[in-house]
Amino acid sequence: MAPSHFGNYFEMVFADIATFGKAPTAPAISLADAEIAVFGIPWDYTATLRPGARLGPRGIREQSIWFHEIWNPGSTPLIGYGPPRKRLRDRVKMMDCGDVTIWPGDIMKTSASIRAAAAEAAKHAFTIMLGGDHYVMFPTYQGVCDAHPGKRVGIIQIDAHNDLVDNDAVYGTHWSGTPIRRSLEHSGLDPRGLYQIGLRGFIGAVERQFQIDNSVTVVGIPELRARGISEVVDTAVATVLQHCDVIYLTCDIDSVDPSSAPGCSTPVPGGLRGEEFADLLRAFGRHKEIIAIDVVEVAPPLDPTHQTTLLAAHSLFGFIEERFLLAQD
Ligand SMILES: [Mn+2]
Repeated sequence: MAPSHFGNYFEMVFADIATFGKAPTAPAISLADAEIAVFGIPWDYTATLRPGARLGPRGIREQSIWFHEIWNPGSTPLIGYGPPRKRLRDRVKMMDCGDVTIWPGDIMKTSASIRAAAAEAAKHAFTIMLGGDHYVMFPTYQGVCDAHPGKRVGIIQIDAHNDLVDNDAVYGTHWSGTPIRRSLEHSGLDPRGLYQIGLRGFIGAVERQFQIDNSVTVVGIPELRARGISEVVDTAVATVLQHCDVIYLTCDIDSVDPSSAPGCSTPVPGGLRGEEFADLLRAFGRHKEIIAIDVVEVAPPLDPTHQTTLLAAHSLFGFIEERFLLAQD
């Protein structure tokens, strides 16, 4: 089997790291020494429209190889353009834990598996989760909460959709439209500790009323552009921190316009430009209260030129550079 830190019972052929013939590799560094623990969730059984996000972790990893200088001591460090910034260092101790065990079609068994894996990762290190349809954010959030007992974990969400559905007549309570609602319910987080960026298109009347009744902040794309990314990011962090101690940042790739990110389950026209998504993640990298980040809904089968997976990888590495390698003013 290819490596997975979580001792999986069985490794799906589409899961985990694409080693040759899925042969084993030598063990990586101990998770106890990691500053960043990355893991994937190859699950899209709770997507509603177009499947494919089960291949998201693999697709993002394939496009992430370009950025190996962030951790690889044998490489030459790369820097960005723009005004010179003070670098604290060039490397971060990052470990890819492989993928979480999934049980096809069994949401509850898979959720338990995700929660345990996320708790283990978050106990040791800053956590990066690669989805998976957006449902998997909920058990990941539960695991992150488990790893930080006594701390209120706020949520900042970059997404086209609200994901606040409680109980849909067709899809029920555990699918890609419910993870934010389930997360609020699980932790008892004051909904003012939820900040949603990039929402557009259509929303159910019940969910819109929930946002209004509970003072959930929603920043649409015209407002984001008018205020500017830095201001929105700083305000988002300050706002949610009035109601929480640490922050989980969840990033649905469908926040990006389908022209820049066609490879997703439920595209909505009028989204972020690719560089706006990257700039948002980089700006959030300035805030140490964020303890976990995910990128979900990336569906490589719908992404023939790999532009969506590349955007996901590029944006995550912008976050990592800002958070772990550059000095903050
Ligand atoms: Mn979503």
